[in-house]
This record gives sequence, C-alpha cells and structure tokens, in this order.
Amino acid sequence: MRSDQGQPVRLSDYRVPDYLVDAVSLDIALHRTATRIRSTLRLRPNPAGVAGAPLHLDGDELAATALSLDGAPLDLALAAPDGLTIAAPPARAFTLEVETVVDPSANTQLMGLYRSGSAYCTQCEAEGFRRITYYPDRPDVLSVFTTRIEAELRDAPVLLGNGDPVEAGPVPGTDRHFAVWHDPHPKPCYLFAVVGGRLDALRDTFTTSEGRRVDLAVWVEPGKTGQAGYAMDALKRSMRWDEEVFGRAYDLGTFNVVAVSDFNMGAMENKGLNIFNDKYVLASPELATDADYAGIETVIAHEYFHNWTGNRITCRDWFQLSLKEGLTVFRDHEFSADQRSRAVKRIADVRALRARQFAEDAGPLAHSVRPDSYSAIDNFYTATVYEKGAEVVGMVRTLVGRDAFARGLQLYFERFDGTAATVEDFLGCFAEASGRDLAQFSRWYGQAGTPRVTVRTRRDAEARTLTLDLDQHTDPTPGQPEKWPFVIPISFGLVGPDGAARPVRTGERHGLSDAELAQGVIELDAPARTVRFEDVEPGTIPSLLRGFSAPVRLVTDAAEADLVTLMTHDSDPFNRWDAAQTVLSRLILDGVRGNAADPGRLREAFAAAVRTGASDPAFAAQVLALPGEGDLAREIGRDVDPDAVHAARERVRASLGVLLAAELRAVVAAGADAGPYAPDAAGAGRRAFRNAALSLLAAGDPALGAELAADQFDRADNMTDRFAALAVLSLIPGEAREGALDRFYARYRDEPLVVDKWFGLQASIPEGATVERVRRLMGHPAFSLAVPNRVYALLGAFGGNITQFNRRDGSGYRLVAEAVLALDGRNPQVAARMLGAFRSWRLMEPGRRALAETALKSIAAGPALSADVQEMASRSLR
Ligand code: B3K
Ligand code: ZN
Repeated sequence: MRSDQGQPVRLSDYRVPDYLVDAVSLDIALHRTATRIRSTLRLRPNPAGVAGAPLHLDGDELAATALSLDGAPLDLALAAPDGLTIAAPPARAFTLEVETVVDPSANTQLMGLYRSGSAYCTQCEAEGFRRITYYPDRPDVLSVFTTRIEAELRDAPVLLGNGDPVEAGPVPGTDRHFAVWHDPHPKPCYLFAVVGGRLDALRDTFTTSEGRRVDLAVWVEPGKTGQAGYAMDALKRSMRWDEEVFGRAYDLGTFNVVAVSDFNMGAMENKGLNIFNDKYVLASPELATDADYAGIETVIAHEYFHNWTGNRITCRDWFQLSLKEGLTVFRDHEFSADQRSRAVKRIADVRALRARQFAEDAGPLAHSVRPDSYSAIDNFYTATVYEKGAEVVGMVRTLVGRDAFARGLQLYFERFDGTAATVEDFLGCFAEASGRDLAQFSRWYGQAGTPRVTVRTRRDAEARTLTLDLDQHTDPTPGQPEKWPFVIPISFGLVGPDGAARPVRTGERHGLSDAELAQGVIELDAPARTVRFEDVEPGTIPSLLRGFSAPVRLVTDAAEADLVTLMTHDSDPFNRWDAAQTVLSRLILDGVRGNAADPGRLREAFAAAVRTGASDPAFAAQVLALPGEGDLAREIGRDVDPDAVHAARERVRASLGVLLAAELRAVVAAGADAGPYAPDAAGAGRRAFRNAALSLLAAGDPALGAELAADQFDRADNMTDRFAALAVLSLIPGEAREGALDRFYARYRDEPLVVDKWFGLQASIPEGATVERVRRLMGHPAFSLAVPNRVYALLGAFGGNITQFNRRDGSGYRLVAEAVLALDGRNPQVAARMLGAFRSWRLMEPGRRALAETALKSIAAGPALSADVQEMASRSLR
C-alpha cells in the first residue's frame, strides 16, 4: 500500500512550520534488508508558528521500533506509516528519539535508502527522507546534521556522509566498522545523504580562493576509476569558475561525488556528497561520445553550483523549485558557454528548450515556472521549471543590465545565505540593485505558455524608414484562460542589405527609450508596440531576438532573401543559425502542405554555411541540423500527420544532401583527426561537423552513405565517430544495418551505458517495424524495467520517436501505456516520466488523437495508481 495518495498541495496554503529542528543526530546501522536508523531530534516550537500546535513528522511506509520524548517512552502507535503525530508536545525545547528499520533491498522506488549494485545510497529530494525516518520533511526546516554510519566491513568498507569526516574506526569485538560525519551548515533534510559500499576513489585536492584545502573524491564501482578523470577535471574547473565569476567558494573540507548505476534522474546535490547517475560520471574515449562528455561537464557543474544556489540558500517550499533549479541551470549554462563556444552552447540550449519546454508549454502539461498546486512534486522537475526558469533569470540580466545583475546576485547571496527563500526574495534583490520595478516581469513565474511575438515590417524607401509593428499573444493554458502581457526583452540590431551591421544611432527618434537604445533591447511589455527607425538605407533588415533574448516564438514576416542575408552575415551568431532554421522550417512546412519543396535556390547559402565549417565546425554542424519533427509539428499547430512531417523533412534533407554532395564529401573525406581523441570543444566541433556532413550526404545518397558509414563504423577509434556512423546506418534498412547493430552489441555487451545507446538508437528508427523491435528488446537480457537508465534509453527514446510513438494504428501509444502501468507499481517516478511522451497528443490529427486519448484513459483507469502517475494521466487528459 502506498502512502502518497495525497490531496493537491497549494502555494496559497503555505504556513510556517510550528516546530523547528536545531540539531539532528542519526545513527544508521546499514544492513541489506534491515537497516536500523536511530534519529535524535532537538526540537523547539517555532516562535513564528502556532503555539501549542500538534507536532507532525512526515513518514512514508515507515514504522517506529522505538520512540521517546526527553527520555520517556511514547506509545509506538503514534507512528503511522505516513506520519507521526504528537498531540501536545512541550512548549519548550525537547528531544525526540525515534528508531525505524527499513529494507534497502526492497526499495524499488529508489527514493530514501536503497541498494544500487554493490552500494547503499540515498535519494531524498524531494520527499525521500521521510522514507528513512520520521521528520518535518519540508525545505524550510533547516538543521545541523551529524551522522554515524555503521556497517559490516566486508559489505561496506566505504562509509560516506554529508559534511566532513569526524571519526572512524572498527566496532570492537565485531566485524563491523563505523564513520561519523558532521555537516556544520544547517540544511533541509532533502539534502541529506549517506553512501556505503565497495567503491574505488579517484582522489584530488583543491585549494579555494579563501585558502581552504578541499579533499575531492569521485567514487565509482571497483575498477572504474580510469573513467572518472573527466568528471574530476570538470569538478575542479567548476569550483574555480564559481569563485572567479560569482565569487562563490566551497565551504567544507571534503567534497565527494559518488556514481551509482540505479538512479531516477541525473544527479543530486546533497551537501558535500553529490550522488550521480553513473551516466554523468563515467567516460572514456572508447565508451563515451562528445555529447556524453559535455553532459558530464554540465551535470557536475550544475550539482556543484547548487552548493550556493540550492544548499546555502534553499527554497521555502517546493513551489519555489525554480529558485534553485532555474538559477542553477542559468549558472551551468554560463559555465559551459565559458568552457566551450558561447554561440554553439546557446544554440544547443535553445534547441533543447524548444524541443522540450515549448512542447510542454504547448500541451496539456503546461504549467508556470512557479506552479501553484501539485499532487506529486516529483512531476514538476520539468523543462519549464529548469530550462524556462533559467531563461527567466537570463531575461532579468538582459533587462537590468550586467552590472545591476551582478550586484543583485551578490545581494541575494549575502542577504539570504542560510535561509529558505522565495522567488520574491530573489527578484527583490534585482529590483533593489537596479532601481527597476519587476512586478510585471514577475508574471514569467506565474503565467504558463510560450508567448508568440509577431513582427510586421513596413519599409518606406522614400522616407528611409523601417517600421516594426510588434505584438504579443499567449494562448490559454490549463487553468489560465486569459493571459496578461509579459515583459519581453527583444535584443535587436539592424543589418544593411549588403549584410553589413548598421549601427542604431542614439539621438534618433525610434520610439525607444535611452536605456533600450543603450542596451540594444526593445522591451515589449504591452500587447502591441511600434518602433520606427529613421534614416535607414532601403532594404535594411531587422535582426530580432538576438541571442534568443526571451523564451518566445517569434513569427517574422521576413522574406526568404532577408533571412538568407541574416544567415550569412548577421553579427549575432545565434540569429545566423536561427535564420537558417526558419528558412528550412518554411521549406519543410511547404512540403507538408503538398508543395514540391525545392531547396535548389538555397544551394549557395548552405554551401557557404558548409564552408564556414573550416573555421567554426561546431557552428556549421548546427546549421546543417534541420529543425526537429516536434518543432515542425508545433508550427503546424493542429491536426498534425506526423508521417507527412517526417516525409517532408526527409525530402528536404535528401535534397540538401544531393545539392551539397560535393562539399559534404570533401568534409567527410577530410577524415578523422590525426592523433589521439581528446574530448575538448575544438575536437568535438570537428567531429560534429564531419558527422553532420555524413548524415546529410547519406540522406541524399543512401548507398554512398552506407558505404562511408560502414567504413567509419569499423575504423573509428572513439565512440563519438563509431556511434555517429551507426546512427547513419540505422536509417538505412537492410543487412548492413542489422549486422552493424549486432556487432556493436557484441562488442559492448558488458558496458551498460553503451548498451543504452544501442537500445535508444533502435527505438528511434522511424519505421513501422520499430514498435515490434522495441517490444522484442524489452525482452532482451540486457533490458530491465528495474533500472531507470534502461527504461529511459529504450522507452524514453521510443516516446520521442514522433512517427512511431504516434503510429496511426495506436500501437505506439499502447506500448507506452502498458509500460507505464507495468512500471508504476515498482517506480512511480520513472513511470510518470514515461507518461510525458503523451505531452503533445492533442496536436495530432483526429484519428491519432482518439487513440492517444484511449491509451491515456487506460492508464488513468489502472489499478492502485501512484499519485505521480495519477496526476500525470489526469493532467494529460485536460
Ligand atoms: N535536485 C535534483 C533533482 C531531484 C529530483 C527529485 N525528483 C537534481 C538537480 O536538479 O540538480
Ligand atoms: Zn538542479
């Protein structure tokens, strides 16, 4: 029986806690099936709370085996599975001692204390601590934790906790040993962690700008420290960068990162003891791709950056989740931009935002960056809270300017250190630092949906004026039928007809304020606005939303020729890329409408883009990657036939492959890098460009593509090139493909993270046989519904396979619906996440829509659903 069938929680119901916990002392005796936890809580009434209120401690599938208050035993029956209530606790400080026993081996939800491989580990965010012991499990209760961990030496020679090690040694007269850890920084229990097991460490040290020596370790399964070097390197770079860019130094003498193979998400920022999905730690050139390396760098940085944005300053309640997540994503984006190419990083981030967040915002799961109610908070660790949340922080910077942004952030760090803060607290710092009212801006946190900004361009050659009529509109989203206008910062510039930048001169009457002119930003804060540039050369082209300055959909009336000028000449690299995407998107959508899409007229523009690959291959690779099928479907907006979208996109890919064949062949023929593989940005850019060229070439000439890809597959000395070749082969049906897939599996069968790539690739094949293939693979010995990485690799990838998930016969929907129900009893979080595949079902044509609805209803009608799946199913059906 599950205890998570709660009523929705509402932001408006927030009340301060009635009791505070000044100190927590935990004594954990690890055992595979019966781990005993003794918790000693130093409690006191909160002066700001309700005097004399009952004390309620949260629990989830718990039972108490001992319970006392100030040393006097209490009735064990006070402790129910889902909570412990003491009706009339003392009106002064008191000590509560609780003993619980949990079975880590039976914990299939992977929340609380569980076993992964040869280790014990924990996951407490959001509400997992209550599966370990009774506690006020809410982020605004901060306490100092001391943890004693004990285990059989053979079973768990390594024992790790939060903070710094205090003491360790054998337990005399037994085969057990212990370690005591103390974390001096008050924290909510969601940041608690312990790890025990057989693990090897890659060790290093770091000296902070404050002169503190920090012992660093990355813990991995025995024998795998050779794959931990890149994570360690990324960690040290992150630590230095946070000091240099944000003035944030590390605050303990120890920082441990532990990689485990069973983990519901990417990683977790537990204080001083980050626990990671091993996918974001382990890498070697033979087993990991450039994208994997970049992912490790990002996630290591993200979790490390949480030490200040999340841990030192945490969230008052879970509605404020984006306060830590949006800000920390903003910080990790900045970090990666500084480590790699800023423009390419921005393009990649926007691609991901459009694919994931815009999709969420355009469907039944739309919710605001700060939601106002939830049933299962784990359903709100979304692209909206994370990625759109990061965009909102970026807009604050654009609007107040870099200096005021830096001052506001320092103010936030100083003022709210050691507290549980809110979005209002955060915005208040920037309002104060800049003197700007951010009240209207704060709608970005409360209103869901992607605003559509429409631009109408009027040119008067004789008067030498260029007039832009801008308007914004946001479609209704569930629960929000009407939207108020947002403050939308539109970074802009002017480009002459010859492609040269045309400075926007101050002193001209544009209808822009001095601040807007100085920043190069039009602030669209009303439903509509007109801006007129004077004394502009006829044919001047506006370049709008530079750097993607706001998370909006820009609908431009720019002529194709103007877009081609922008894609070739704009000084803003993001807009060069985006202009190319718009051109391609129009071409493909034209094809969907049944017009013969002939990109012949674009040959020269794209050939020029290929030539830029000589100097900036990573950027050129992005230009050669067409808009995704999901993005195209959203452009169409309704009654989508995904097969038609796919076919039209493939036709354009094939035509470009043919048109650019000579150029692309030259890129591919330039061959592999001389010298050993290195995962740096420059090398990754060259490989991305070559592989993008190979992919496009193969679209135009499958026979040639198959031959080149097969050759690259056999000869590659790194996973990036081998897997890219396999991906090209995977799109060309036949013996060559099946043979390569078999050889790939045979070669990497002992490497689960590589087998995941193999699962994912097959689930992504846009062919009718894929549903059957996925069903077959679910029975493969390497697959298991118990391991989140396997599920995400196979079923997650299938959910993103637009043509096959949305099959006309409904078999794709049924497959995922069955999997959701099969998963739910074991791991509700993973099941609920798989249900996200249905987020765009309402975009489809009526036949598919009906089948998707039936599948969703079959989930909603499932027996004994978890709160997670129940909530996702009912929201999806809205
Ligand atoms: N804060 C964790 C996410 C926890 C998810 C709980 N369902 C990882 C991160 O965002 O850094
Ligand atoms: Zn995070």
